[in-house]
Amino acid sequence: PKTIYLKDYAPAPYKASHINLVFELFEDKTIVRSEVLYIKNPDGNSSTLILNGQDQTILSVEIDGVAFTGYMLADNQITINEAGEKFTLTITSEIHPETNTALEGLYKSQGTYCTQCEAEGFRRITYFQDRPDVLSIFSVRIEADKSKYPVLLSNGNLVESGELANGRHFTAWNDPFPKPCYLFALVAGDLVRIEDTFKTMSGRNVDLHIYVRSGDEGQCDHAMQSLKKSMQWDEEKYGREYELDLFNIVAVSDFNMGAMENTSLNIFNTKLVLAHQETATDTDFMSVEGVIAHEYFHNWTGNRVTCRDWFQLSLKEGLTVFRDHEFSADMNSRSVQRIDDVDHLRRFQFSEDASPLAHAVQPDNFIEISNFYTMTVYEKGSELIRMQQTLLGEDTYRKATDLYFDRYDGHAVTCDDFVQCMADASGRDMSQFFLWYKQAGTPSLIASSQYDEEQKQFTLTLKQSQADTPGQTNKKPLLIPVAVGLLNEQGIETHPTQVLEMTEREQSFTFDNVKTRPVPSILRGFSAPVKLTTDLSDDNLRLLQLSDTDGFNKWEAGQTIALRTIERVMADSEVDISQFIDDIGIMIQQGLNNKGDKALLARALSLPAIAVIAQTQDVIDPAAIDSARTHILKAIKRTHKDALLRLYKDNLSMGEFSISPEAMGRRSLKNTVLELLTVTNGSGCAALAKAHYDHADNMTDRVAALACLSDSTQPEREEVFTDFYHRFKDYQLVVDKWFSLQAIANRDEIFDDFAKLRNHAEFNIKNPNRVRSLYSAFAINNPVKFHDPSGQGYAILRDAIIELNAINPQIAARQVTPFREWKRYTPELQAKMKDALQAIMDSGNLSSDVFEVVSKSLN
Ligand code: B3K
Ligand code: ZN
Repeated sequence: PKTIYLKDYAPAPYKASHINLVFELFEDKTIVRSEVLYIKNPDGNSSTLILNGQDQTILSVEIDGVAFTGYMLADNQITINEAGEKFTLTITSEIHPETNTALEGLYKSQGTYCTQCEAEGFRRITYFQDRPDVLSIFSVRIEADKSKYPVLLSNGNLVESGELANGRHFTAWNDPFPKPCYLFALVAGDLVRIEDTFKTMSGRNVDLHIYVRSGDEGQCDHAMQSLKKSMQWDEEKYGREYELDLFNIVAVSDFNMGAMENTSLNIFNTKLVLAHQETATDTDFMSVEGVIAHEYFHNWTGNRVTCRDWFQLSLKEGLTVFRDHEFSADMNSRSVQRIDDVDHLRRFQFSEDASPLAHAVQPDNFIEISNFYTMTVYEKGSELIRMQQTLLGEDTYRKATDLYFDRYDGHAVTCDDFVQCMADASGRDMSQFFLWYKQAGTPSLIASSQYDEEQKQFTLTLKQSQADTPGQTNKKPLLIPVAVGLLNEQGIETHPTQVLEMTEREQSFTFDNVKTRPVPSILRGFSAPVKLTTDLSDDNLRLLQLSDTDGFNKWEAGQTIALRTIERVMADSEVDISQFIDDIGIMIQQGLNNKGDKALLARALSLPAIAVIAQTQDVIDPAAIDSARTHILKAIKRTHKDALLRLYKDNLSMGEFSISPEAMGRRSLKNTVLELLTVTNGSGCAALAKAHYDHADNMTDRVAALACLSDSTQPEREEVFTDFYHRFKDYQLVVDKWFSLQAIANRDEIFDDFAKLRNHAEFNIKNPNRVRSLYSAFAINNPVKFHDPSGQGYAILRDAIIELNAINPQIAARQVTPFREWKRYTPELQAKMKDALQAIMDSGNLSSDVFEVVSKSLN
């Protein structure tokens, strides 16, 4: 496999301003005819036209209507030397969507044809310059059997439709805005649609259609409402209006990722469209809202302004994630959103940055671009945009994004171009900031404080450091915005938030007029994606936990105390933790007095997950972390059982179902308390969880009950899981949950259970959701059994990766993730993880996707 470098970027030799595509869909093949007008690119430096193509049989090639044979075909490329200034190239080829299990290009999902072209899937449809800086106006004609495929869709506007011989029909589409081919989409199937409209800020009506399989139409309302809210939010917050008259969303069951932002024809994983109280959890509702928004927001950040090359992926992804996070914060609770986003970042991005696969937000090389749709490009990329907004202030940030859209609408640009707009709109030099895009790794920040009683001055000293990552050493100091406020000993804020701009390796900041020794609240709102260590005492943290005005840091203070407590228990299981347990009691009491936000209380009562704790360890031993964590949870239950039961009962009855932040907060609190009450897995726990299940009128509560029963060996476990399966067996997404909730069981039976689940009639290795529901749930959410000292957990994942490699390389490569941090585990586990990686490496015929992640992991 070949490595591609950012430094080798060269403009495309030819422009392709128009492409006409004709698709003839048949059960055993699809014929694709593409007609492209090529004009030599004045900015290019070659007259060799190179067209990418894969898994296609060429039927004919013509130049200006005359058969042409003067091309070379090798290495998945057509090469035409000295191709001329301007000509029309027509290529007809045959492809096989009906046997395409990679789910890239054109493929079939449960009888529906659909496409996934990002990043390099278009080359599986026709020969083309498959690169994002080639923008074309697409005209598309689709022909298919009318009874099997009554719905035929592509991007843009429907310009024609009609009947053909032999029970066939056609539609023709035109997308008036030039776009890169990764945004092309086609759908053909027997689908139903729900309809709505949105009136834009300039008064135009946009038709909104969501297409699903018949029977699913009752689960689309939340997605539709989310779409309308997104359209409105983008007008209000970014001044961005939708330009076409139609916006389609199609939901399919087989999809490698969450969704895809194809112009005016978004294609979604059903998991991120369908939502109903009986089949979707609150987390699902939130994900649907967030991802519908994300894909819609791409219309401006991604489609109207697109990427010059794939090294710029974060230009659209980081920015769009930031936009969807802010949208969700505006629609729901800002503090809860921030806590959940940071928790996610720490769990998955920090671990990536600490692994052999650490890479910059703007990477400088890759083998397989599909492997770079990462937490770093997405989530850390979003943090980079957030920091720029923090540094510029909201108004100037908005001026900068306006400038960005004005300057680059219709262009394919770079991350550097985006940051330059920030610089131009603010008059600031952003060159040091740009290092965040170039340097991999999570910076660490150490804060120490000094108080001068006489001068009434408080000094905060910050030290930053950057660990080496693969290919990067001796990193430079970053520009880090550190939001800080000061509280006095009574917990009253004396100095409101101010953003300190750290530019050196070590820097001191002095606050004047500080009457008594303060408690600093540092990195409010998680103003930079760093690992912060402070010299704050537990008492200082306790004060912040009770009194900080910053919702994020209030939670963070509690988590830091919890982490310290877990560390102490790991060092000595007999250590006195009564202070911590008493503090939990105070919080439970606040809940009983109905003080404060329930969603925040639920999060405050939750100990950090094993994966988050692991990030703070020099050597990771999941079983040791789990036993310390469980020891504390059991002490909480033992000490506060009665109060917890009261808190549980206080929040049990809900009235009519709602997904308001208050209602979700209440469910979240009740279910967190249930988890604490059932931590000992005895017969009382099982009875309580079963009662919870029997009571439930929604999926959030049902899943909470099942999660509490998962580790149990009591008879209720079997009863509830069986009932759940029979009740929901017709809902694929709920059956996914049934697989996951068993895969996360931390009990000895798991390995036998896993084999049964793997052989279950409903398991299908070709369906990515099902693969994730079983394998990812096990390897990511069952750390104790995945890392079982016997190595059985590793063997399960190893075999799945080898099997998936031949079926769906993208999904196979994703499954390698839990192995990549192997060097951080105990020597015994390390050796077994390494063996598993080596066995994959030696299994032969590796796709470039799997080869890249496994070979880099082993390095
Ligand atoms: N842009 C797509 C991701 C495509 C993944 C290709 N392997 C979804 C998104 O980020 O919106
Ligand atoms: Zn995206």
